Amino acid sequence: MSSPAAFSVGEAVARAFEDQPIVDIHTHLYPTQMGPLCLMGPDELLTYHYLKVETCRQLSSGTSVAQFNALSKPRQADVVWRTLFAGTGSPLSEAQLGVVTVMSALGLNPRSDSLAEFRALFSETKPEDYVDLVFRKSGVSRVYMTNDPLDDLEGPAWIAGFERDPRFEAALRLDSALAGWPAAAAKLRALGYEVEDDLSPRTIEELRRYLADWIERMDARYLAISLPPDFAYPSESAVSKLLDVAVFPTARERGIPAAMMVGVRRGVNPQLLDGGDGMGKWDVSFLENIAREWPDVNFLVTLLSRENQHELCVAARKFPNVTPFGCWWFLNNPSIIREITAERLELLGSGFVPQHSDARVLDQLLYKWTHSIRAIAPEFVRKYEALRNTGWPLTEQDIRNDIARMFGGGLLFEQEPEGESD
Ligand code: RAT
Ligand code: ZN
Repeated sequence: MSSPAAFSVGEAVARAFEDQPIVDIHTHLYPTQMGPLCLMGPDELLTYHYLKVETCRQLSSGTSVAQFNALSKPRQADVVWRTLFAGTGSPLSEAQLGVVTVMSALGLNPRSDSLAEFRALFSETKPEDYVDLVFRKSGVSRVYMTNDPLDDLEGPAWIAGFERDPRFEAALRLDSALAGWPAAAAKLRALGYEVEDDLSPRTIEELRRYLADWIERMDARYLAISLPPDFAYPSESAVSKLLDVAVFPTARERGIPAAMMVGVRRGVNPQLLDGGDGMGKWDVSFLENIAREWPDVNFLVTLLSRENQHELCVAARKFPNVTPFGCWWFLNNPSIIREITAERLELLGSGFVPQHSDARVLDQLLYKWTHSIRAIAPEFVRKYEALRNTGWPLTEQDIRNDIARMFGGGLLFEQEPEGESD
């Protein structure tokens, strides 16, 4: 490692990223042991909802979105391929570039007329070997899943039990349990929780039992919920109350973070199915209310609107229990990542988690991280150069330490559980 005066900051940052195993704190990935929840390979990659939406904007005349939706997955993948990659325009969008990066990483020709070569490679590789290959090539060492016991596929998998690949950590996702209460009451009852339709003391007690049981069963490392832009706290809405009486107290007791993902408007265009969600700007004063009310809960916060990002940084300055994370979903584009990363570094120093992948298909780890780091690294270089120019005797180890802390998953658990600090 070079002495303080001599080394190139650009090279040191590049080396630090190359050497740092990435811990991806929010994905929708699952191990092969979870059967059909584990998505990988060309047909899944090409039918990612980001790509289906882009395809539906330019379906050939005569093909409707409904007809596209009715096709089998491999046929949809073929249409996506023909439309976005073997069609007239170049694959320039972030999601389209992503497929090209994945194919190049796998040694495939991205200008091929069909998916045949990719399908052959995938079908010739054992699933476990494919998982190993993607983890190795992407530099990712661990991913956090999005786990929902009320999901028809997922709940039974946990109940039956399986030997967990240790690279996959659990995060208990609460959208389906809490959104639109009492929508989930019947499902909870079917799992043995005697909730009632109203928010009676019994319901709250049973919901807390549900959380405690499933945190235990999954070894869930944090709780998470996504919320619409009109979510208000405190308020008379069931979800605001349930967060207060069940979720936040549980996070505090267990000493695990609560992730708040705010700004999604579900089903803006229902015809697009899983691609039909939109977004909106949140009133960040509600986050301030939450953080003030629950000072001993660590909130991991990601907001979907670009317009909210500066306010989120300011809220995080005021409340040490707020840790911004990731450039979520519609923000996961290089131009916006650059802007958000610079803003966060300037307002929060190293106290945030710069990115998560949100990967739904394992193969996406091969592009989401390389693309993000390509956008993030120059912002880090600029900051370290500025730091050195102010007279700070910067060392390469300083850079490695920061990158390890911010990309190695450590920030998630820096806050100690209630009662355990000195
Ligand atoms: O990014 C996505 O794939 C979205 O569909 C959502 O899953 C979002 O990330 C979420 O976690 O709700
Ligand atoms: Zn997600």
